[in-house]
This record gives sequence, C-alpha cells and structure tokens, in this order.
Amino acid sequence: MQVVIFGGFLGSGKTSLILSLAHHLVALEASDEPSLVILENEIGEVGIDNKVLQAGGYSVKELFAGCICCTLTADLVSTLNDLHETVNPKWVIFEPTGLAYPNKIIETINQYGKGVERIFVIAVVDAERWEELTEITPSLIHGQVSSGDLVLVNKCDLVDEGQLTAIREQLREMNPRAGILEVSAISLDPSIWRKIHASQEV
Ligand SMILES: Nc1nc2c(ncn2[C@@H]2O[C@H](COP(=O)(O)OP(=O)(O)OP(=O)(O)O)[C@@H](O)[C@H]2O)c(=O)[nH]1
Ligand SMILES: [Mg+2]
Repeated sequence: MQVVIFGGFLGSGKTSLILSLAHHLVALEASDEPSLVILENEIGEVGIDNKVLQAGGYSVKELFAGCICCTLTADLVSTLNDLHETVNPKWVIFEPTGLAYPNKIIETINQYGKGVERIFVIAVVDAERWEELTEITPSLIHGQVSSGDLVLVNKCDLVDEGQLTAIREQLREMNPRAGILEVSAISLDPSIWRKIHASQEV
C-alpha cells in the first residue's frame, strides 16, 4: 500500500482536491480490484457522498475524530492494518484534520503500520488565506509545509500573480526540497496526478 497524506490547514481544499484526484486515479487505474481507499477524518462535516465514491470503485472510511495525537493515530494504524489484511489497496489517501502536524502521523505509521510501502505527504496551502494564516498560526503552517514531499498551492483562482510569487518564495524557504504546484481544486487540471506521480518517483 502507498499512503498519500493530504495535510493542510482547515478549509484549504484537501477534500476538494482528493475528490478531484480520486476520479482521475480511478480512470487511470482501470481494474476490478479496489485500488484506492480514502480515509477521512470527520466525514460527516464535509459531507462526502460515500455511495458515489463506492460506485466509482473505491471506498471511504471515517476515522473517529478526537485527540489528534492519541485517538486519531491509534485509529489510523488499526485501520491501515485492517486494510492491509483485507482489501490491501494499492493506494490509501488519508486526510487528517487541518490542525494535524503530518510529521507525527508519519512517525506513528512508520512505527506501527503494516504493509505500508511508502508514505507520500502532500501539503495543501490556501493561497487566498496565506498571509492571514502565516500570521495567526505560523508554526502550524510551517510544520505542515515543511513536512510535504510536494506542496499544492490551492485556490489560485482567487489570487493574483504577485501574491503567488510571494507565496512561492516563502514556501521555498520553508521547504526547499519539495516540488511546488499551483492548482485550483474547482478546475483541476487532469495532468496533475501524473505530476504527483512524477514527484513521487524522484
Ligand atoms: N475558489 C476556490 N474554492 C475552493 C478551492 N478549493 C476548495 N475550495 C472551497 O473551499 C472550501 C473548503 O474546501 P474543502 O475541500 O472542504 O477544504 P478542506 O481542507 O478539506 O477543509 P477541512 O476538512 O474542513 O479542513 C469549500 O467551500 C470549497 O468549495 C479552489 O481551488 N478555489
Ligand atoms: Mg476536508
């Protein structure tokens, strides 16, 4: 199983991106085997339509919300281990709460998760609220960005080129090793999944 974690602050567009990408992924991986499972924290609130996703050949599971550092990670590990023993999908996409530091989740999966070949972290950044969020919660944003293997700057439709340039510069300082892609979840370019694949292989 390859685990892809979508980290990023509350409302940055994680679910919107996952849903758009999941559709592309399923189109790419034409197979009868369930190739993708999405693990969501707090499904109820975002209102993902589980049936629609299941009809597309993949399933969505909800993890119990709770203390990020204990309940969630313990639940995540037992869910991953169950998945490995039952469905054993090729991909597991996990959306933690927007208040999580992905580093802690990675540590826990590495320590206790079974059947996980690879963990890939996508840090989703809210371009529209970048200035505000880096001011009010700098350490969380820094922690989320710096743990990304790839940074997706989302909501690019809501900012201008000058703002994007400034965001890009600050992101490079926070995380010089990650690739940065500018996207908009509401009109996602289908080639984005191939780009994510490409950055996973680096
Ligand atoms: N204009 C615009 N709106 C977006 C974009 N991506 C997401 N949104 C909107 O932003 C809001 C939050 O999106 P979600 O996908 O629920 O964000 P999230 O990160 O999953 O949020 P939480 O799970 O609550 O942390 C929704 O109203 C989306 O429609 C984008 O690229 N452009
Ligand atoms: Mg969400």
